[in-house]
Amino acid sequence: GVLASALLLGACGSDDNAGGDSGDKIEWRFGHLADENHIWHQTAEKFAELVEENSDGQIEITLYPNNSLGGETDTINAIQSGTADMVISGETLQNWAPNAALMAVPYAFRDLDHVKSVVEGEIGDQIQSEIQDQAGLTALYYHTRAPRNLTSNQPIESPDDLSGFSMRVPNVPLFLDAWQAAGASPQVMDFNEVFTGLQQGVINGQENPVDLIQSGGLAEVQDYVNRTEHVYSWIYILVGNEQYNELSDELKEVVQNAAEEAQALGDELYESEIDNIEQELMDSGMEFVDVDQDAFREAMMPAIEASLDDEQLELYNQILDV
Ligand code: 2Q2
Repeated sequence: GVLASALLLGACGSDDNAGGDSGDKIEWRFGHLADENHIWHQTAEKFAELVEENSDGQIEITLYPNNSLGGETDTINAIQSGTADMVISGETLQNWAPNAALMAVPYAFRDLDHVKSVVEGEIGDQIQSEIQDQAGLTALYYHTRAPRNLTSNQPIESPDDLSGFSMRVPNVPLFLDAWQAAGASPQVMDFNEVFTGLQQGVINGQENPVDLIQSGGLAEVQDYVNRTEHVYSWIYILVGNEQYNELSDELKEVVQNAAEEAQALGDELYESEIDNIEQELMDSGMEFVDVDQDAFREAMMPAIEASLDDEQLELYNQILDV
């Protein structure tokens, strides 16, 4: 039974049991970049609670919001070396699994229905298994994401307004290429450094969905949300392969069942919360600006095609046809 296998695991006290040093309990450290009020954190709390409850306390998951366990890339490296166990990540994984870039190709996805049909179809399965093989992370559930918009302190209605505009992008080479081609001066920073970078004028802007604009408190340091809507995407909740494979079949099932419930809760929270956030950002003083999206798409397209290799381009074309 579950207790016996947990004790057995405890008895051999596998020393690569990430984070957990007491034999009979598995302790996972789960880091992510959103704040405690964010949909991702609320869903992750439910996931952790279900896993702990249904494993009779054999697996304890501690959450570290606001990048308090380190930035996204550092957390991925920590999971691979066994000092962390779970992370929320997506296109940044292209640094290990190149085809993860396809999760967030600018202007590839028409809307969230298109995203859902890809992530739940064979392209999504392929990306998920390449992340498992090449990044060493197993996806447990995912969140669909509101579109990414460019924030700034001057209205930006077309790429012509981007000259001299320094902005932060996440550690996603494809984003660096796309925004460079659009005429901006992008640089990679961890999300938890963005607020200070904007406050000190090191950068003039950044791009993110409204929920992370809110989570990062960016209304205090940015006046405009320019509706570029340049990326519709999804993001995975992932655990290290080793950490997951260490579990007995019974505990794997507990984790999978909790993931299914978390998936449903995350979808529910998205539906109920995302539309309010735009109004909340306006109430905090941000002005939403309509932009010439075709001009941004045309400006980015050459960089997208240059940045993707043949296999990625093949997948990109398959996505366009879904
Ligand atoms: O801007 C960010 O850091 C976040 O929106 C995400 O983490 C980003 O989309 C990617 O790094 C996801 O892998």
